[in-house]
Amino acid sequence: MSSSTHIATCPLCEATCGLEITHVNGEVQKTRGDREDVFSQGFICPKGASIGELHADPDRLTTPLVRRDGELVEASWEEAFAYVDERLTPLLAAAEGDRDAVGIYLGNPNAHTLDGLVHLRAMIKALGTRNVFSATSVDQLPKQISSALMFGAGLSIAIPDIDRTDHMLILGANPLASNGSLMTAPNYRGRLRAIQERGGKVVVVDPRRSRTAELADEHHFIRPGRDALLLAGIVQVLLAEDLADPGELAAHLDGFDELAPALASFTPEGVAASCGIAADEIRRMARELAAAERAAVYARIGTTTQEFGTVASWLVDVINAITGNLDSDGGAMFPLAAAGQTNANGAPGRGRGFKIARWGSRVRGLGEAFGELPVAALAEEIETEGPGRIRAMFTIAGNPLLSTPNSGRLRAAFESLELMVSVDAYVNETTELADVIFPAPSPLARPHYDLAFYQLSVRNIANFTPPMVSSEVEPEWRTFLRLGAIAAGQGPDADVDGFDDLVAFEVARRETATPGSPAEGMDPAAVLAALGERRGPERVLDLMLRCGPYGAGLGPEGGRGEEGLCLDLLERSPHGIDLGPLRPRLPEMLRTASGKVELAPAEILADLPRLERAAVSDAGGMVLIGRRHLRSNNSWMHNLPHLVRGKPRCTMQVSPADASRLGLIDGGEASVSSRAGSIRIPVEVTDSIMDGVVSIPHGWGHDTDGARLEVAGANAGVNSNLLSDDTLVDALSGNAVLNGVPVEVAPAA
Ligand SMILES: Nc1nc2c(c(=O)[nH]1)N[C@H]1C(S)=C(S)[C@@H](COP(=O)(O)OP(=O)(O)OC[C@H]3O[C@@H](n4cnc5c(=O)[nH]c(N)nc54)[C@H](O)[C@@H]3O)O[C@H]1N2
Ligand SMILES: Nc1nc2c(c(=O)[nH]1)N[C@H]1C(S)=C(S)[C@@H](COP(=O)(O)OP(=O)(O)OC[C@H]3O[C@@H](n4cnc5c(=O)[nH]c(N)nc54)[C@H](O)[C@@H]3O)O[C@H]1N2
Ligand code: SF4
Ligand SMILES: [Mo]
Repeated sequence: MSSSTHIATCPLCEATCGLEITHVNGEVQKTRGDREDVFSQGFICPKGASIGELHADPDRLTTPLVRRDGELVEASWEEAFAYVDERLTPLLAAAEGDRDAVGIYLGNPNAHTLDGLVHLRAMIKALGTRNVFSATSVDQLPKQISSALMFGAGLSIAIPDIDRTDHMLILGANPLASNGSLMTAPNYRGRLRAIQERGGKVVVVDPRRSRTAELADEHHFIRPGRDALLLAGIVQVLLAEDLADPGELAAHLDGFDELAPALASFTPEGVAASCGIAADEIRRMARELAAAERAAVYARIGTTTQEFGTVASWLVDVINAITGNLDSDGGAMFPLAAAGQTNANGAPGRGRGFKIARWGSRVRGLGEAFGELPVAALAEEIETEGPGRIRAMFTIAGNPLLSTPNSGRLRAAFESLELMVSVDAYVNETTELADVIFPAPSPLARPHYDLAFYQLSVRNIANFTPPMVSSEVEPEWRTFLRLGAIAAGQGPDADVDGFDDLVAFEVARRETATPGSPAEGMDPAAVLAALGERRGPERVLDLMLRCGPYGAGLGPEGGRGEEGLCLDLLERSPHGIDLGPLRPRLPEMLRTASGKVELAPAEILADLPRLERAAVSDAGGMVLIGRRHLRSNNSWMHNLPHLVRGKPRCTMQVSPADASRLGLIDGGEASVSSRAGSIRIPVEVTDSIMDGVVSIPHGWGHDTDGARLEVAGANAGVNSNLLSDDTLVDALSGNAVLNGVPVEVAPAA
């Protein structure tokens, strides 16, 4: 039998690497980096190389499962949808119009699939609940909120122009393990090295000497949760020493004069003790940022999943702006993706802006953002009686019982649900509690285009992957639409293709009402007719590409002809199309009401007194942070033998000084407890972590009774989110505090 080669974009993380997959009839023989990929040029990591193992994983679900007599057993698709209808329809009827009785949790992989990004919304709308939760609020929500307040939209995130910068300050990110986040770029090591090779400097701030910190020119330990203090100190220096110089950017800034009075009290001397970084070091960091021709500050999950996530995220862009590096080559810039770039929609330069917390969660009043509630509130919304209580849950591509805070409490809450419906690739530690599980196709059996991550990319790129093999499983978009139809009371056999037409029609309709779109003024039906035979998310993608900033348009007249983008062209370009380096986009990309960058949003300034108190309060005690390993992917790839080989990685890292003080020995066992729970875990003594801090990776704890994960079960580890505390949130966003959780550590008895 002869082998064939399939070129794909890896959908497993944000880096979007090109893969060259050699297979015989769909059986993967070898996967390597695609050297001709316009973006990754052959770079690949162990996860991408394991995509064949994922495709062939015998534990990966290929048929629906339904619960009968307490057991999850295989069922046909028809039976599974009928089962949902039989259970959900009476539940909704009993709730008497209270649509909030059904909650939804959306997991991370939804951001990596076209189905999750294009068709899932229709299902959520059909459910009509306000109880929508997602991994966003254990992740980047604070950055989205600060960006929305400053630039007018939640995906208007300023991305470091890593390939042209001379100075990069990185806080709370370890791209050498994570391959980057909110900054799509394959091969970080190469890109960071290139900064150094052109004479620039890389500075890392992290309570751990991470792999990225090891590569950097300079590394500062920081007390977890204190990045906002450090950054405020840097801004204070820039302003007090007259080093702030926005240059031409000044014309687009609002609120510059409010910064100095608001931040005056955050002197380096005032914040140093709380951060654990000396005042003269903070001064030097500020001066070097100001002196660099082109500099970018980049902060990620260590700075968002913490007590001051939103303030820290804001300060990052304040520094980028007042040093003149925002929207400027080698600074922090705004991508212009080929499709779906939300800040390129509608009239340019001005918009409705963003409103924080338009409503609150029922029990604790945690604020909504972008139509979702913080997942730290999920357990109490299931437990607490009264109207609006969640009685049934849908989980879509998520594992909240490992991924979200106080998972012990959340598990008990999930066990009390009347109905649970999941769409997932596995019976994992969450879906094991479901009444119905619908499988998802293998990543090699679905089309792929990174609709979300190209909006956050360090170059403008478009790359489409057709399926390598036909799917043994219904496409997820069809599952979403059928579930939506059941929720809308239309029964299990609704006309999915008709709903798909409606989804596409709605996108077309919006396009016809968009000034400057090639579809402007057209009849939406004519727009759809111009798209031909495609269906599902691919049709919508084609429409977005055609009407996007590099688009071919919809026909010979409106069209931009041969060079313009459309899905046909991307299909003929398996290695992708490079649309060039980032270009300045101010003020066109702004959607604030003022048409300016809001440097001093009132909501954020109002949170500064809380930060001031943190500068003087000395928490003492040990705190917990997380970490990622190159071979992990949150909770869900520990079932692949290649990725769990070697030394056990779910250990608690502790410094030598703390270990001897606490009586812990390397290789021994520690007992760790917090307000939320306690665990036992192997100890790893290492000088790579600062005193007063312990680090435990998340996504482990595969030893539950019902999960069907043979390899992961044999490498179970422990769930660090048994310790994280659902009562600790960033005040502005409600995002969970997963870094800087107070813990007590002792040798295990
Ligand atoms: N303590 C601590 N907790 C954390 C973090 C941390 O740093 N520290 N990080 C947080 C972050 S950043 C995130 S994003 C979350 C992740 O949290 P979640 O999104 O809840 O969890 P994942 O582990 O990503 O689980 C994804 C699930 O989707 C399934 N899946 C994979 N591909 C597909 C697909 O194509 N379709 C469907 N339907 N299912 C699929 C997998 O089998 C898996 O069950 O965890 C958060 N939790
Ligand atoms: N291999 C692998 N890659 C992944 C994932 C994975 O699980 N494994 N998950 C993906 C997902 S969903 C995401 S969101 C991204 C996340 O990508 P990154 O943001 O790069 O995440 P981490 O690698 O966890 O790095 C976070 C760093 O923050 C540090 N830190 C913890 N607390 C603090 C603090 O208070 N202040 C500061 N300054 N630093 C702190 C930690 O020590 C750690 O080194 O990674 C993605 N890529
Ligand atoms: S870095 Fe991310 S995108 Fe690249 S091969 Fe690894 S998992 Fe895939
Ligand atoms: Mo994430």
